[in-house]
Amino acid sequence: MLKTEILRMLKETEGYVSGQDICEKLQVSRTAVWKAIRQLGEEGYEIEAVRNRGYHLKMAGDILSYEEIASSLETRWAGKNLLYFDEVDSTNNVIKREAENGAPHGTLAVADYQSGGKGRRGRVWKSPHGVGIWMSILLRPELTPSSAPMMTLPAAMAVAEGIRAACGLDTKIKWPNDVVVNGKKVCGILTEMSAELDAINYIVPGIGINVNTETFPEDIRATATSLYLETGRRIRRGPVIGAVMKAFEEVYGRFMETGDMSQLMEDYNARLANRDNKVQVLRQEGSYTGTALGINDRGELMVRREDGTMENVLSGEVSVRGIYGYV
Ligand code: BTX
Repeated sequence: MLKTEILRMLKETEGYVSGQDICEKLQVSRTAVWKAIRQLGEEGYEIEAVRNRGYHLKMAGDILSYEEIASSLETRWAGKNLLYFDEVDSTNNVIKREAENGAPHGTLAVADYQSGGKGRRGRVWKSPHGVGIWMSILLRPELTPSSAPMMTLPAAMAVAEGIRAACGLDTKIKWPNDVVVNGKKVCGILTEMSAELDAINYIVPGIGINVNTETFPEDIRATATSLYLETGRRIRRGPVIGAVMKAFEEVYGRFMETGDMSQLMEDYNARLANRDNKVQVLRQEGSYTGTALGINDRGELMVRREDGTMENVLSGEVSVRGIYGYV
């Protein structure tokens, strides 16, 4: 799309981009360029036009749009097929529908607002307008169905790495599916899948990142945070999406080389918030406490019980609570 390409050129250039250059590079008329620039202006981009010099993108606010996301992606396959919605029930539902209709591996759905954001086990994920990244990606890996829940782990690593790259903030991972800062949740991940007995049809990791949220509702105020609250700066969502997708391609590639966490385990454990913490493992058959040591190559949390015996905790099977607070 023309607007995406123009936006990309403007973002890549510090100074001015001449109208002539845009016309030549994108093989379009001056009028088409001028129209696209005007539309970008209407969407909220501040673009300066100077006679004989060209166009210059002044600081853009935090706008989320198809063009903003597409022009921030530097990936080979993640998000190449991109869907953007101002409002949707849940981006996981969108991707599941797309998957049933044959959409390709890497299809990415992003929404500015979710009216029915989902957490795990029927819980609600609050997804207000204009302040978060609510997105889901379609994966079609050749893996056995039992490996699918593990995909949450590379997704969490990509979020942590993407946040570091885009805004310089160090985060930790609360096994298996939260990214946390100072013990509070900045991101949650819900992985859904469709499988036959012996093969995966598709996997959908859904990622929710609180970006510019200023205040949270009472019920989650003590456990939730946002990139804005942690950095004190407004963060543009487009570049964060771009950085997370770039990191995701990289970790996904390493994951798929072995089909498990063996190559990622060390990096994951370095970011593990629960590491060496006392945890309570909540199971239907009865809960127990122990110390979390790290994950193994199957992505299971290794817990040493108080009597010294080791347990490997499967994600999806149990909840792990920190004994001292949320982590
Ligand atoms: P979870 O079940 O681990 O966490 C849900 C719990 O987190 C809620 O019960 C509530 O206590 C708390 N919570 C709700 N909203 C927020 C929030 N915005 N920030 C921090 N804490 C919150 C986590 O489930 C999985 C969330 C995945 C969300 C993504 S968004 C894109 C995709 N679409 C979709 O419907 N879900 C995923």
